[in-house]
Amino acid sequence: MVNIENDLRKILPQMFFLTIQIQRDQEGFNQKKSHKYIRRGDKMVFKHDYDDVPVIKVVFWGPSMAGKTTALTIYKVLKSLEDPKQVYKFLKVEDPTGRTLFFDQAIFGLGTNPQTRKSRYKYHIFTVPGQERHSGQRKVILQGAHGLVIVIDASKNQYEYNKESIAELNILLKDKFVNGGISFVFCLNKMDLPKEERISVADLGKLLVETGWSSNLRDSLSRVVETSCLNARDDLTKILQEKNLDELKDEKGYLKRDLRPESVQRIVKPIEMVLREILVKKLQEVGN
Ligand SMILES: Nc1nc2c(ncn2[C@@H]2O[C@H](COP(=O)(O)OP(=O)(O)OP(=O)(O)O)[C@@H](O)[C@H]2O)c(=O)[nH]1
Ligand SMILES: [Mg+2]
Repeated sequence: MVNIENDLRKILPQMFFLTIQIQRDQEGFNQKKSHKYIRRGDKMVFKHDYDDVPVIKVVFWGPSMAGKTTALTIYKVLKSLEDPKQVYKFLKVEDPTGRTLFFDQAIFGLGTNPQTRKSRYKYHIFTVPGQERHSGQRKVILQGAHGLVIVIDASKNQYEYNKESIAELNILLKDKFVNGGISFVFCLNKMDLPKEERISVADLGKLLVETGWSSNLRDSLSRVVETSCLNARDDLTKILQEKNLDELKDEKGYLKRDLRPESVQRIVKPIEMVLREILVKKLQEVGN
């Protein structure tokens, strides 16, 4: 019999290796605050895979070209360098222009059970295809999600597409996001664009208040991480091309986590925030 509470207590402290301090850190996100979003009595059910490992489902949502596939690819490359044994699957399905056709997916492990040597948990990340014509697929992919990473395109000329994408999600989720049925974090991506070509984090904060994702600006900002997949990809490529790559690895031959460039850490952070909130919620459920 698996002791879920013990498993969770072991995983939670291990999960957060946020060794690089993000300058404009969203300190507002802490365990105490996240409780506000947790609806008691709304039980969270994890499906189990063929190894009987519980699986957390996370969906990357957002309009076409926002950077969902790019962000997941960067995350997968990083995990393969840092912890390859916890990377189970990675699949991209794209059309000839690089737009996702059905979905991308990747499965990662979390923690290791010393007795079975299997992961204690797995998390299965899907990206939705953002193009308008794929709305039916988005609805199917969203089903059963425990958490969402919502990727917003900071380009000014994509503002209306972001709004439409959020509105579609509002309809599909009904009130789930307001009272804590689902964990979510927003990525404001493409922050490498020149200032005059992109929206600011405050602009996104206001949009989230307007669309009901948050009751006030401060709360909405605590759930936004500014990212640039472009910078993260470049920084990760530099590491891979490093002449002294071996010096960046630990005794097991894996890339040291505290060497993550800040741009890459920003891609990891939303995923960790969502996973942490889901696990805290589960811990509360089993503790009650
Ligand atoms: N400048 C800039 N470009 C980016 C960034 N992230 C992604 N891109 C580019 O944006 C384009 C679309 O990226 P994708 O990751 O395929 O977008 P997506 O959200 O998966 O799009 P769909 O699959 O159609 O839903 C690609 O050309 C990327 O190189 C970023 O942070 N900055
Ligand atoms: Mg895609």
